[in-house]
Amino acid sequence: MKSLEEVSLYCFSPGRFLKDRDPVDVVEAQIMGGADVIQLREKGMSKRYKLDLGLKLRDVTKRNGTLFIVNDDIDLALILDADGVHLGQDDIPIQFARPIMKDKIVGVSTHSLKQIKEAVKSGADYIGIGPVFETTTKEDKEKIVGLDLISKARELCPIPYVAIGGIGKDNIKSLVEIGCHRAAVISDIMLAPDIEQQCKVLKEILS
Ligand code: TZP
Ligand code: MG
Repeated sequence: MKSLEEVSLYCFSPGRFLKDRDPVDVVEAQIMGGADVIQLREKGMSKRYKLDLGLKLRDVTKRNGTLFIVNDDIDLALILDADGVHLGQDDIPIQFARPIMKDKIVGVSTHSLKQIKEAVKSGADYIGIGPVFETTTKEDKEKIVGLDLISKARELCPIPYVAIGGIGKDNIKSLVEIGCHRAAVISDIMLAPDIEQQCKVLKEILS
C-alpha cells in the first residue's frame, strides 16, 4: 500500500459524473492511469448504496495497492476497512474522529490558513486545500483560495497537502511551478473522453 508521502494524483468515485458507466470501471480506469488515492465521494447516495459500492472499491483498490479513503462517513470507513476517512469543516471534528480511527488516515478539508494550522495541530494526517480555482463540482461553495494559499502551505505545512478545486490539464502545471506535487481532480478526469489517458497526462505533469 502506498504512503501519503508518495501520493501525487488523488482521485474519486464518479458521483454525479457517472452517466451510463459502471462506477467500478471508472475507478479502475483512474487506477490504470496512475491514481494514488481513490476517495469514495457520493454525495447523493444512500449509505446502503455507498456501502455496496464501497465494498467493490475496497476490493479493487486493495488489489492495486491504491489508497482508499471514505469521504464524510467514519462508520463506513471502518466497516469497509478503508485506509482512512476524509472530513470537511462541517463533519465530525478530528478530536472525536481520531480515537475511533486510531492509526488509520484522517484527512481534513481546509479553506484558509487558520484552518490549515488547526488541522495540523489537531493531528490530521494530510489536508486538502481549496478550492484553488473556480469549480462547479462542489455543492457547498467555498471562496476560491488561489495559488497563494498553496504557496503558504508549502512554507508552513509539515504534513502532506493536496490541492483541490478546478484543477485540470490546462492549469495543473501552475501548481508544480510553486512546488505543489499533489492534486485532487474530479471533473477534468470524469469528463475526459479517455479517463485512463487523462490521468496519465495529469500524473506525468505532477511527477
Ligand atoms: N473540495 C473543494 S473543491 C472540490 C472539493 C471536493 C471539488 C473538486 O472538483 P473539480 O471538478 O476537480 O473542481
Ligand atoms: Mg464532508
